[in-house]
Amino acid sequence: MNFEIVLATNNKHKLQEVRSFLSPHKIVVYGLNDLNLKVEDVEENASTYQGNALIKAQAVAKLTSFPVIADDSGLEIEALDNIPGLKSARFASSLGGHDNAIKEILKRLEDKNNRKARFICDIVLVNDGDKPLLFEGIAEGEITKERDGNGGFGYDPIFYSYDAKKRFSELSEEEKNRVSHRGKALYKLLTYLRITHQSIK
Ligand code: ITT
Repeated sequence: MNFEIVLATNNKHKLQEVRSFLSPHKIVVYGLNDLNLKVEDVEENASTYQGNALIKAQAVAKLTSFPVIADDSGLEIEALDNIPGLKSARFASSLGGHDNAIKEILKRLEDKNNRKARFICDIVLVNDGDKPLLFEGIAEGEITKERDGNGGFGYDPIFYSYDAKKRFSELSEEEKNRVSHRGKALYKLLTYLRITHQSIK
């Protein structure tokens, strides 16, 4: 029997990455549209990734009896005081999209020697009345001098992964999931689900 779970996100790229990671393990990941779930606009106003992930997961858990996961993630650039960080999505939308946000980051880093950066992903699982659980993944790397590659989404064209030795945008979905912040968090979630649900391989 398949295990069914809902991902509380409006980001279709996240949904695609999470599905491709979990579906080989007989875990069906529903998006909000699949179940016709209409979530009122929730304000992601927590001061941590896990706080925001919890807000998103709980808003959807009110609408369904399936277990719900939510992902809050961001890119932290050392030399820029860890921005855009928690506000990675808002930083991009305030500039008209990720293409402009990438240009802005490259400009701000022009005179900096330290280009170290990390992606962080906090996945929160909310299941029935159980205590919410947190699974965290971090991917270390640096910001390249120019953009390249067509894969992935968001800031991937300028993020060089130390694990993969390539930009995230130059990896297949499977390769990215093996080294990314989201893949690492998902691996921890999968390990937990395997222990608690024998049907999951
Ligand atoms: P939901 O809140 O609906 O899930 P969102 O995109 O707004 O979608 P977040 O608030 O968690 O999600 O913001 C995450 C942002 O961080 C995302 O929009 C990108 O700007 C960036 N980001 C996160 N993971 C990324 C990845 O794997 N590759 C590139 N950029 C990523």
